[in-house]
Amino acid sequence: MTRYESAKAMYAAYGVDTDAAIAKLKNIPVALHCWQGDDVIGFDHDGPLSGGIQTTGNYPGKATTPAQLLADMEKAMSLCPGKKKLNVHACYAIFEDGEFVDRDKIAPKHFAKWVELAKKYDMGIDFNPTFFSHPMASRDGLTLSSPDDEVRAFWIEHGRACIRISEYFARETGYPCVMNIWIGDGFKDVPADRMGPRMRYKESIEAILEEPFDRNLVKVCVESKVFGIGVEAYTAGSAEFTLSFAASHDGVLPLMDNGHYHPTEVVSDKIPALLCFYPEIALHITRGIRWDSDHVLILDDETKEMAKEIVRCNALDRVFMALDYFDASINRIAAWVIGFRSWQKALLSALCTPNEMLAALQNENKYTELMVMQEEMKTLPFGDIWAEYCASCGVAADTAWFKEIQAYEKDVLLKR
Ligand code: RNT
Ligand code: ZN
Repeated sequence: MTRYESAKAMYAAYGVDTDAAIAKLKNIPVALHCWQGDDVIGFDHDGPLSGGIQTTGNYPGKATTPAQLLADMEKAMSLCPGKKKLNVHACYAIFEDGEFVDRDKIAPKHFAKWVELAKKYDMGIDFNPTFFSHPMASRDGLTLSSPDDEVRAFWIEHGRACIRISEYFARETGYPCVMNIWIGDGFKDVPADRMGPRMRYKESIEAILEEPFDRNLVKVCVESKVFGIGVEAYTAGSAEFTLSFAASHDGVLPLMDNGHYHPTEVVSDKIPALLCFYPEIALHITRGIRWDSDHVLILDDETKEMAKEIVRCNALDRVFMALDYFDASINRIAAWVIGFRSWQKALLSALCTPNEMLAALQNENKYTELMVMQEEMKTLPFGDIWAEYCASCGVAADTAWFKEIQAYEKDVLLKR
């Protein structure tokens, strides 16, 4: 008997079909964010990262050209099991032959290389307008909520351009494109007007949505946040704002980033709450330490709990999942791989949990037995199921993948 066969039998004793779990996970797309590869800089400006977010660290070998970033991403994806989707920010437009256009003028052709990469691996692409790291975002630190008409008009045009690009992605790849709106707009100190910026933000998103598009192809999301660096006192796109916006606008989804709440709040509990009301929701999966620090995702308790909720709610086709973190202090490609593999582990483990049996114990008020069973599940031989899944996806289950990264670092990254 192989280790997998023995593990499979142990799970089967609890009614879990591990073969079915493995087969299912292979078809669930998870979006890998291009911005981990170059510390959220992009190709359309020379300035620093702004908007209340920050990368720290100076690990060598960062991608600085489109060719490098795409190659690094391909390397990372080759070491991860499961179905991938690309997640691209608008500042990663690829200009050729000396051409340059500002963000209000970007067009599908500036993203043709991304489509090429997506098609090579039969992936979809998610997209994000970039409302930060730009002179128009530093006039007053505000974008879609700015009182400056010219600033707002510029960013509305950017949002509309991004809708056109998103629809192009969906048509080219055959997969719907999740287009996420996040702005860092807010105030460092106690504001004199909290509603004004929010009304302007609301009207600006509505103006962006006037761009005609197919709601089945482009899923527009609004991402909330509690605070950012330098905007500690007030954020225009708060949780209540974005949830209410999504609820009141046809075809708009709420996006929860688990780094964007007060530290004792958990997104695992918010997922089932939103699924009671929204046909579809979106997630940015990250790891915050004490604040929205965007550490690399690991297999910690809350990561597992989020995956469990998506699976238990039978919502793998209603939740758009994307990774969102950025660490410049370790090998950036390893950071991608560790995070992606961690989320795959969390999903696989959730799919190998006897959810119906546990729910029945809860409904029968058998709380002692529920605790006993939940604890027992924690020591089942999950590593053997994971190894089988990785083998069936043609990737290493153990740390052999890291040897490839070490070789790539020596041969490619350190020569940059
Ligand atoms: C920032 C948000 C946002 C960004 C990306 C780069 O706090 O999480 O999603 O991380 O758009
Ligand atoms: Zn996010």
